[in-house]
Amino acid sequence: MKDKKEKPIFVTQPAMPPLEEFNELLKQIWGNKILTNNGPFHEQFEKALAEYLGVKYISVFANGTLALMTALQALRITGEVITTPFSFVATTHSLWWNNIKPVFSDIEPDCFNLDPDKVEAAITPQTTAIMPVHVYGNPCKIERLQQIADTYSLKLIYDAAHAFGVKINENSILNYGDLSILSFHATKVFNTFEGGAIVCPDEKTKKRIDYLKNFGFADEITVIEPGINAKMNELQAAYGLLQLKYVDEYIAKRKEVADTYRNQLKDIQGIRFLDDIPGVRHNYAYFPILIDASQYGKSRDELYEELKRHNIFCRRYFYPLISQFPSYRGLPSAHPENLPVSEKVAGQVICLPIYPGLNMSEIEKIVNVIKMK
Ligand code: T4K
Repeated sequence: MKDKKEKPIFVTQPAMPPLEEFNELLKQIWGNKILTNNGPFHEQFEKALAEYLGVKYISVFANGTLALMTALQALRITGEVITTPFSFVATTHSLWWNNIKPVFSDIEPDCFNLDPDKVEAAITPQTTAIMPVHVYGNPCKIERLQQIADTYSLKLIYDAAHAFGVKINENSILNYGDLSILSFHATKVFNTFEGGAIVCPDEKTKKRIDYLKNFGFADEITVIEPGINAKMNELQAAYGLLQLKYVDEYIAKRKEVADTYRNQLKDIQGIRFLDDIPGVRHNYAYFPILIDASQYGKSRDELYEELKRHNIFCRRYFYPLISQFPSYRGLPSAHPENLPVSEKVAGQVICLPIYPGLNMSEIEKIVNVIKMK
């Protein structure tokens, strides 16, 4: 039963660097009085990030949603874009804010990412791009998607909000497609309180993105097009620079949590989870499990409520599907018959708490509730 004195366990908790170290950086900001607009920390952070991630060019943003919206502007995307309904709403909202029609396509049951075969079937003369999501940080079928994009001359923009630090055979997942977008929100593997970034392959595109995130200013008196204010400020950038020192440690701790869950849950009937993929450096951003009620004996929602009664606050990411929200459910592609795998996964998924500070006794408590019949 719920013990009122026990500290609640949430689905995540941000990992933060030592405050004393951040104070030193704050002193520099207080000293130079540069708070934003491409300041020294912004510049250092972009350089250090590109190096850490193993990417050529990166432009940091105030948050991931603005980065997504700007990415679509940068490539002048119009018409229809094929995307996944199994994501956070921001993925589709970024299309809507750019006056682009989202076309939902179904996911694969083994990784919950866009199914390339279904993508191909959804292409029309109005399609200009594909926007897949590396959901939970698990890589999409990148080669197949690239092949489709090349065949049909489509742009490929990855929502990589969950995929910080993920690599395939030592190569960053962010190096695939035309652009990749990251989120550094408090709930992510790597946080700058709020924050985000666009990764791009060439200097010219980076320049354009940099203009766009600063009202379109190319210099003091030249505005090249209607940009937005989506810049990352110096506080976020300084904090991000510091976070880079610790992020490998954060990921290693997340891996320990994931390994413990896998070990403890592997023999429970009706519970399925994803395994690591050989050759992939995972970041353990989320720990989703799928509940098959007929085998487990309880539905996903019953387990969710039971966990809540024990002060454990999981999340059903991503239920409801984006295609079920009022703004999108009228679209022909949003019909459940078009999205059977997404509908099924959204009805079974529950994300268990995972973060560097989650200790073994807390994991044991969570597992015990799941094992309780
Ligand atoms: N694309 C994808 C695929 C995304 O997942 C996201 C964001 C985006 C794009 C957009 O990126 P941003 O514009 O956000 O940079 C959260 C986040 O707000 C959102 O960033 C994230 N995806 C989404 C998956 O999750 P909520 O509504 O679940 O967050 P919230 O506030 O309920 O937090 C969950 C738990 O985390 C809380 O119960 C407690 C804990 N928490 C949260 C915050 C904010 C803390 O301990 N400290 C905190 O500061 O949406």
